[in-house]
Amino acid sequence: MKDEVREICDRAFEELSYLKSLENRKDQKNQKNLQDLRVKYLGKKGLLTVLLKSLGKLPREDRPAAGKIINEAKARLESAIEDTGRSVKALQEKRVIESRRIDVTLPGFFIPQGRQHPINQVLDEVCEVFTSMGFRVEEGPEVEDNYHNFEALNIPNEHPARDMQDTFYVAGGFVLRTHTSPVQVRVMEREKPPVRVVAPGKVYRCDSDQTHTPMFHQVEGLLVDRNISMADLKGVLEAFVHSIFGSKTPVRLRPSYFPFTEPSAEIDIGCVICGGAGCGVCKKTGWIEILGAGMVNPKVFEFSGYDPEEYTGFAFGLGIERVAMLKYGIDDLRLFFENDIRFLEQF
Ligand code: FA5
Repeated sequence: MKDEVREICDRAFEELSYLKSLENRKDQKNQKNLQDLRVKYLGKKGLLTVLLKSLGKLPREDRPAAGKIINEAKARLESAIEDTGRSVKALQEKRVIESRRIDVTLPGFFIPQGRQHPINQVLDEVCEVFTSMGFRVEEGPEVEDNYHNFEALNIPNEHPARDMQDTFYVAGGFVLRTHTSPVQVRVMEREKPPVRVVAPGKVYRCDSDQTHTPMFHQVEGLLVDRNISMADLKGVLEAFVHSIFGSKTPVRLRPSYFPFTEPSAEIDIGCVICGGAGCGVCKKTGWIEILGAGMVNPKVFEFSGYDPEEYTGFAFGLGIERVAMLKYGIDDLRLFFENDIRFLEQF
């Protein structure tokens, strides 16, 4: 019996030491193999268990000693299997930790950062100046009907003023709006005076050269109330110019013509490129036109149902690209629309 127990134990420890030798080979099945080994020797039908059950066949006086030998062998094997199991588990955990280790000294990843297009930056800045003066932001459709783009602004069919803005026509009596002025009409149709709105947005004209593009942005302004005069218009626009281009920038109103305003003016600012001395951008005049404006024509009020005897108002429309060109000293407007990242990254 003693010899049989020793033989079984030797085999079990041999198998155990073989399993231990596999530890370093990243064998994920080690735990399973250990379990199999436990069943083979210590399980219900395991070799040592079966031996223990066969004690009854021994003479009564030999049984206690034989039982002690078998139980000691079982206990030794059990604790050796447990030790091996612990070290296998610890090794596996160590491997997991090492495979997930983060080297905090490695250089980081470069994540390119997007930014707002310069035209939108200027558009927002311009709107902010006007909202700080109490104007509200309004929007209107880019595909506009003839009535709002022309007729209600006192530009009837065949009127020569339609040639002032080369129009993209859309089927069904629609146009791509040539200016943001139709938003004036839409606001007046909806609301009673007083109104104080700015309307930023895209406009379209069949036009392309260094200072003109087929799509560009305008900001329309409209203020209607009792007793509004040209002096109010001048005050608001001067405040706007000074806040965008600096408080020392000279401003002048030059008589002009728009069918929807009477009187009308174009607003020039002292050339910010040459300081008024005369350069290529201001065509040697020292002045640059940035917007059109005027007192709302009483005929436009009549179209919208406002009483021109009771109310007066002013309106203006400025080109955002023109403002951006001057603000950033850019001499070709088309650069804003080429989407060259080297150009856009500078803003
Ligand atoms: C108008 O569009 C009028 N609706 C402005 C207005 C509103 C006057 C309210 C009176 C009362 P004008 O066609 O001049 O006006 O255009 C206004 C501004 O848009 C110009 O000063 C210029 O800065 C800009 N602009 C005109 N055409 C282009 C173009 N093709 N590309 C870029 N900017 C342009």
